[in-house]
Parts: sequence; C-alpha cells; structure tokens
Amino acid sequence: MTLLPPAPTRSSAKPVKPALVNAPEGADPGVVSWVASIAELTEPKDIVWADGTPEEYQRLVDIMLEAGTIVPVPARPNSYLARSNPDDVARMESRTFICAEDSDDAGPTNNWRDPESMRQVLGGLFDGAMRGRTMFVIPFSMGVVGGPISKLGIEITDSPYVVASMHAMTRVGTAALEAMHGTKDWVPAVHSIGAPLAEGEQDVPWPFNSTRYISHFPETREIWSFGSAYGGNALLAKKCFALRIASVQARDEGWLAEHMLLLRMRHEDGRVMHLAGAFPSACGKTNLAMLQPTIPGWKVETLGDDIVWMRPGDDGRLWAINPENGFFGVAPGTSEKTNATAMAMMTHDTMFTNVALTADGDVWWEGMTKEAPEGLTDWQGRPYDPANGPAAHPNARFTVRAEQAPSIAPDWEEAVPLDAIIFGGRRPTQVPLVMQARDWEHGVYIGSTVSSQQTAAAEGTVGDIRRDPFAMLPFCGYNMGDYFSHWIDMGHRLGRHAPKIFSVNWFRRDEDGGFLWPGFGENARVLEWIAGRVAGTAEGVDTAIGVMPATGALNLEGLELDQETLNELFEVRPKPWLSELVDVEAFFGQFGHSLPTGLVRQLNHVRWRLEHMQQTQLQAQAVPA
Ligand code: GTP
Ligand code: SPV
Ligand code: MN
Repeated sequence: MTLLPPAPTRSSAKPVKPALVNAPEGADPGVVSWVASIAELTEPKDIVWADGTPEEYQRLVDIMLEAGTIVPVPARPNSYLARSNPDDVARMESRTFICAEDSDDAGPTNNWRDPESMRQVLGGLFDGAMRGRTMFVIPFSMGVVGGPISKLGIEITDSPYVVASMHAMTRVGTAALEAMHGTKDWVPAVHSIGAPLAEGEQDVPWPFNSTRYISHFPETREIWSFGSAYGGNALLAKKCFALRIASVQARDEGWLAEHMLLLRMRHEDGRVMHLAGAFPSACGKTNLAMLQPTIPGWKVETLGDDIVWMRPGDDGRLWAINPENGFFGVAPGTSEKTNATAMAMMTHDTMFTNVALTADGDVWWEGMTKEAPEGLTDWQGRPYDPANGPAAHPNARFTVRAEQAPSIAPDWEEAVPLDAIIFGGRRPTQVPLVMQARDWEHGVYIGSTVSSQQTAAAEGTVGDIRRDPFAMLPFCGYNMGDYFSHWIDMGHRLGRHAPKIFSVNWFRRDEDGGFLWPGFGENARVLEWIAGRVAGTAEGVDTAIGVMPATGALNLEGLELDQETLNELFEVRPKPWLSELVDVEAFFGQFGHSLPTGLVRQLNHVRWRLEHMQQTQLQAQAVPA
C-alpha cells in the first residue's frame, strides 16, 4: 500500500507538535507520521489513541453522557440510548463514492469520482474540521489479530460514539497497533463529523454536517468519510473497509469479501453444515444467524451476521471468517418470538440507537410487543404520538459484542469450511421459498440477479424493488461486471470443493399482503433441506428456474400450512418470469463488455426453459406436499 499524501493541506499549515500526536511508545513511525499529517490537516485540540480497554469505554460513555449524546437505559446494566440527529439515521448511498483512476473500474452501479478532484474537495472539507474536538486514533483488526484471513486498519475520528461503537464491532487496541509495526499493510480511514467547535461554543448532542462524502480510493486502499456519524457511514471498518476496500483486495489477492451472515447448523446425530448467506440490508441476516430451529434435533450456532471473508484453503475448500467483533443489528421487528437470542444478548452492555424509551426506563421498538406501552418517549426524545410516525426509527439499531450472543459458536473466531451459500431478498411475488442452483455458474447467475424491496437501512423509497446483486450493490468497491467474473473464476478454482448455491425468499406474500411463510425459526426447515442437498440425501426436482424440493422432501411436520399456500410458495409462473428476464437483461446490459459470457449463457438457458414451459403449459413441477 502506498500512502499518498492526504488531500492538499493548507499552505499555512504548521507542523504538529510531537506532544500533541501523543503516540504510544513503539508505534510504527509510518503510522505516527500519517496520524500527524491528519492532525495537521484537521487541527484537533488533542489526540487520543484508543486502547480498546473497558476503562476507555467508560471514559467514552462519560463524555457522551455529559454531551447528551446518550442517555442511560436503567433497566439494562451498562446500556445506553443514543439519539442521532433526524437528518443522520441511515447509510447514504447517493453520497458514497468510488474514486478509482478509471471510471470503468468503479463500474455502472457505483458513484464514480475522479480521485484528484475528490482529493481537492476533501482537502477543503477536512481542513480544520476537528477544531475544538478530540481526535481519536483507533487501531483495529478485522478478524483475530494475526489471523490468516485477518486485516489491519486505523480509523481516525472526532466522534466518541464512533469510537465506542468500534470497541464492540472490531478488535481495537494495542495488539492491533503492534501488529502494524514494520508493515504498510493496513487501511487508513479518516472520519470527521465535520462540525468544528469554536472557542467557547456550546456543542450539540449529535453534531454532524449535512454535506456528506463517504469516499473510497481503491487503488491506495484509503477511506475518507465526512459529515455523518451513523452506522456504515462512520464505522469505517464495516462497509467501507470490510466490504468496499476488502472486495478490491479480494479481487487482487484471490479471495471474496461478502455481505453475508455465517452460521453452523448442527444436528444431534452429528451432521454439521456451515452456511453463508447474502441478503440485502434489513432482509434477515441477523435473524437467520441467530435462528432457533423449530424442528427437533437441530441447533444453530452463530458465527457472524453481516460480513464474511472467504479464502480457498490448502485443502481446496472455501474457508470463511466473520471479520467483525460484534453486531450492529436492526431493532424493529426483533422480539422474543422472532429472535429470542438477540433479545437475550441485549439485556446488558448494549448501545441502542434511535429506539424508544419506556416510562420505566427500558427500550422499546415496533414489533417488540404487539401494543406500544403507555408513556413512551420516541426516538427523538418526544412523548410518543403516533401522528409523528413510529416510536423507534425504522433503522434503529443495537450494538453489542458478538460474545454476548448465547448462540455464538465457541470457536467463532476461527475459520470454517463452507458447505452452502444462499442468496435472498424481499420478494413479495415470483421468487420461490427455496431452490438450488444447478451448478456454480447458475449460482453466480442467481446471485447476480438478486432483487429486493428497499428497506430503511439506506436513504430511498422503502418498498421499491431494485436489483441488488449478491446483496453487494451498495458495497462492491469495483466494477460489478468484474466482480461477477471473479465469482465465476472462484468456482473454477474450487471445482468439486465449491459450496452448493441456493436461493431463498422468506417474504412472498398472499393476496391480502400477509406473508405466506412463517419465517424466523421455521426457516430451519429450509436449512434442513439445504443440508440434505449438500449431503446428497434430500430429493430435488429440476424446474425452469432451479432445483426445488421434491414432494415430501421439505420437512413440514408440525407446521400448519395448507396445500394452497405451499403451492403458492413454490409457484413458477412463466409469464411474469419472462418479463422479469427482460429486466435482468437490461440490468446486465449496463455492464457492457465486463459482463461475463457465462451469465448471458445462464440467462438464455433460463429463458429457453421458461418459454418451453409456457408453450407446453407446464405448471411448476416441483411442489412439495
Ligand atoms: P442489516 O443489518 O441491515 O444488514 O440487516 P439484516 O439482513 O441483518 O436483517 P435483520 O435480520 O436485522 O432483519 C431485518 C428485518 O427483517 C427485521 O425487522 C426482522 O424482524 C425481519 N425478518 C428477518 N427474518 C425474517 C423472516 O424470516 N420473515 C419475516 N417476515 N421477517 C423477517
Ligand atoms: C446495512 O445497511 O447493511 C448494515 C447497517 O448492516 S450499516 O452498518 O449502517 O451499513
Ligand atoms: Mn448489512
């Protein structure tokens, strides 16, 4: 990695005093001079190097309590509620940029900016941006420090909320800093809320700037984020590094960085399956990762809920880790019924953001209980009035360390060999409950054509259906046409060791808008069929769009689901599917020459099968009874 000088500094810049940089003894000189250069640009009042200790966490909490950024949640030990500014509540995809030298390397689905002109813009914005504030330097490791699939980074930020969140989400501290000694292989990430404080100026509880730039420089592996303190905009280790920059590193180094959950499903008779699953934001990864099976014999162990890094091992198999250290999960919809594991892990040491507060000092959000309790305070700190909208923001979140999940696998920090990969989205029609790809290339086709209803995780109109290939549309740091090719190449490399690929859809609806499938713990039935397909014991039937469970192959015991609903869950109607392919073709078209021919072949094959189905008036052959 070459560390280019940061965006042009002011000509009047004074060198930063070594005392201000305040570097821990033994810090790599390259690290120290980079930190000094950022301090010179942003002019903080002081610099604190994060060590990741509980004492430091407590200091951050005290700072935030004092500033009014957080309030205690008395019903839960060591838990707090942060209320963000209503203009800073989700990822901002329209302000997320890939600054590759060549716009072709960003591709048609990313916002491209010329690196040089972006450096000019950032140079202006970051100039003096931290005046009057403390600059925190957060050395961190994604994956265990020194692990074979792990990577190092440093985030600089002026937001204590970001530092506290990074404590939970990554491995912060001295060990990571020491691992950077003598290497340039770490990702520099600079974040500022962009709200300098003048001498004597009173701060606000959630300072931010409505000018936003979440900028990535894939060639130099740099991240610069300005304006927002929320989630993926500001916790730069997460989407910015572990997906956008890491996907570029993965392309160059022969591995995969994906927006996926990771779980182990274990039967008491000894059967074990490792599964990774890509679903767009707020489409069920955390819930599936913590699933409590409703069918006897099975148990799910959580390995990760949002990001997976995968590398072929010496044995030819694909090995996976969760590079994160905690969960930044969607609160609304989480309840004892839907995700008892998540409820249990949030009983203490949790940072909540934008949830409601009850009269007796506990948190609440839509879906936690049927009725809203009396005397609620909404996420903006007002007495709850339904006329103002929901009590909790739809993208309200909880932040906890992974170790707090009762379902966490005892060996969750180690790599596991993958057996299956699933793709899913929110599709009210069309897409069946589950199907298997005929082979790897067909699986890549399925991944590349994932589409889903928009959720509140990013700005945009909730409910609009959009293509979100591999659930990576907002997170791929390079041209997605090249990304599809990289996936196809990975299949050639893995050969017979490649994980099996599936598509799932928990969100198909009936005519009245209700979900056809009960979801949550019942999804274990689908995972059981997938495990059976991997083991070669479960029956499947080939249909025009993929392999579906044969009659009787899906375990429906104890589930009250009538035949009509079941038929609907698996129904394949050629006409709407053929019109969907028109949309897929248009989507593929924008990639031009970078689209791998394998995907065109797959598209034509599916179309041919659907046309044949239409001509022969065949109904979907595979409807499990
Ligand atoms: P990000 O953290 O944004 O990447 O989201 P995620 O993919 O981890 O989604 P999460 O598991 O947090 O679920 C988001 C919403 O979908 C929550 O409100 C869940 O209650 C709901 N959900 C999850 N699984 C199911 C399911 O099987 N059926 C239904 N109907 N809803 C589900
Ligand atoms: C997502 O939007 O996919 C998230 C939340 O996991 S954030 O960290 O804000 O990106
Ligand atoms: Mn996510």
